[in-house]
Amino acid sequence: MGLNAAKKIIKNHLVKGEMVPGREIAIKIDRTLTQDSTGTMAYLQFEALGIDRVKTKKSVAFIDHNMLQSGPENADDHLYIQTMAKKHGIYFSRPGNGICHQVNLERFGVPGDTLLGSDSHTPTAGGIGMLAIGAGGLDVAVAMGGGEYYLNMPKIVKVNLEGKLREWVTAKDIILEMLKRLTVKGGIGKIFEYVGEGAKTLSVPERATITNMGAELGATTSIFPSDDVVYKFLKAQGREKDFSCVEPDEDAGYDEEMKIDLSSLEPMAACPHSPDKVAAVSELESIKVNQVCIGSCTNSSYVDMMKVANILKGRTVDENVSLTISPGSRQVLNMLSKNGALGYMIGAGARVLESACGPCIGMGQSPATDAVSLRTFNRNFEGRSGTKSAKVYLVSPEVAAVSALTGHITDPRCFGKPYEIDMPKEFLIDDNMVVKPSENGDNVKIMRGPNIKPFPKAKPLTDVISGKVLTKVGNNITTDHIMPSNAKLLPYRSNIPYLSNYCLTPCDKDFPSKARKNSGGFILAGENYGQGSSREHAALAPLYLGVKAVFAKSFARIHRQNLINNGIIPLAFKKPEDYEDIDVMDELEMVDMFEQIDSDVIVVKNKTKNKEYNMSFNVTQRQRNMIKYGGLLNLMKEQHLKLNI
Ligand code: MIC
Ligand code: SF4
Repeated sequence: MGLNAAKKIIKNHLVKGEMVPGREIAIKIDRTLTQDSTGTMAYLQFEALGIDRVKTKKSVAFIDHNMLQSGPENADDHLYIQTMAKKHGIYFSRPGNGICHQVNLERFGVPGDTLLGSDSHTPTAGGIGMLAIGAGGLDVAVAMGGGEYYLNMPKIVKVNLEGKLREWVTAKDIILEMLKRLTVKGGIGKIFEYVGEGAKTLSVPERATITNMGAELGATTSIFPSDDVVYKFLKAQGREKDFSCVEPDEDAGYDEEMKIDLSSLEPMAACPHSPDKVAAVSELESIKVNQVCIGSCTNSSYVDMMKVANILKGRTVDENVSLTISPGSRQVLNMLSKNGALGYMIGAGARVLESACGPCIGMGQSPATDAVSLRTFNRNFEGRSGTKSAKVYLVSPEVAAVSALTGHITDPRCFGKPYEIDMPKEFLIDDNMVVKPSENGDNVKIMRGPNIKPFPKAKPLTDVISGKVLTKVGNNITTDHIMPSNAKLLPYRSNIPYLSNYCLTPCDKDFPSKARKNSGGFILAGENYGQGSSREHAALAPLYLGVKAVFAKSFARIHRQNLINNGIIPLAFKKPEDYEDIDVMDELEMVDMFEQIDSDVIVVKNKTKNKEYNMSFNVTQRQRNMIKYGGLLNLMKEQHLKLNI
């Protein structure tokens, strides 16, 4: 049987293990990406590794998240990252150059290569046939230092796209259909490979919208084969030299298969407060809209923006709607300014924001109390917009733009003929906002602002672990719940002591004080704990507060690894009903841990209820070692790597 595209790339990069689903493999990482909100921590960890220069083909540091500068903190972090990049051989994409995933597609991504990024939407690059994976900052730091990346070999799922999208139906609707069918945990342990006649009809930005939101399925990554469409895109970016063809063999085998008939889809929306609460736009038309935000790494390409501009041209945004538009990159923004499309947006009353994440990560533009906000983004978790009572719907740029004009959620099919926008034959290319690293970093001084605090270090395993259950939370708790991000908190991404005051507070406002009072303890959670962002802060803040283990029905991939990397034990209930039995402030204990840590089942005693539970600890030997030695850095130290810790 032949190989699919994902397996071809994995095979080319395989350093350890066999490509058997579920087994641990290690792959070589060609390229890395960081952004600023996870980057400061990743670079602090890189410094701890004591490696002079990055060992990848290319590593890029982007500034796109923490762009509001209402005090010195964010600007200080930018400076730290910029000087770190200069010194250690990393390219630096300056603030204003655009959202990391969009700029990566345009200027850096290379089909057939591997990319590890400290952001969960790194798989966007699967749109040009990269094997692109999101990870915690520490894993990315290790990859920058030349270390391989460990993961369990995912199942490869063939998604056969048949037919062609109808008018006004978009790539966003394809991925919303996937979310509707599979839910936010349907992709765990999987790579989705999109093939078929329908896939060939999709442009690179359309493909990237789909691979981007594969993160919302919980997938390891998503990929489209690199074909003629990718070649044309790279050629238009002046990068045809970076092209290589990565297509599945004719007789390629897959672990699972599914199909979507593109011609059967209609415009859809993800309703509050989860990307998998999908409904047809036509059923939501009575809902009045207060805010519309167009942009984010999901839908901010040149073509998306041109469609929006044409819908808005010569019209006025409804008087009760605030419309914001953030073009995904400076390339996009500059092209819109040169061809006049920016004028259509401004003329209609749009509030044009800089090329950055902006409202997607709550960096400004929080909606009014109880407001309905329509966004072309990828996440609509409760409170992420900065307004807890706001109701956020995720839609395509077309639905967003039309609804901004009508003032209520509107099926764009009533709008007449859609605007056909061709992919440019040549994009406007100017890399003057990418700073090259110095040839020799010796003389580069690292600028470290006062807000940059050392990160907490895990401690080696002890034979007895005991403590109280500090909080009990439900299913699908996101990293936005565990470590909220908004305009007020993002400036403290390099200050864990400060951030820890807000840890888990959206679920339990007393969590930090309970943790402090009890000198740490445990977290009890339902299914898919830690879904969403790759932010390591969702492990570092609990570590700082003394959390020793998390007991959950199941975990999301990146967060589980972040816990292990930081020496916190993630344990899954063997019998999910045991979750019901445990209450907050129950006293739990694990004994003989030096022995138990090597077993797949760990026994947890509930001293308050006088009961015992079997918890599954189904991890690799390497992960066990991380827990034994107190996290990845300590494990590496143990393995005699030169470290500055
Ligand atoms: C997000 O979309 O939640 C973020 C902000 O991009 C995160 C990274 C972070 O928390 O800094 C992500 O997706 O990994
Ligand atoms: Fe930025 Fe939003 Fe994309 Fe995260 S999801 S990288 S915050 S635009």
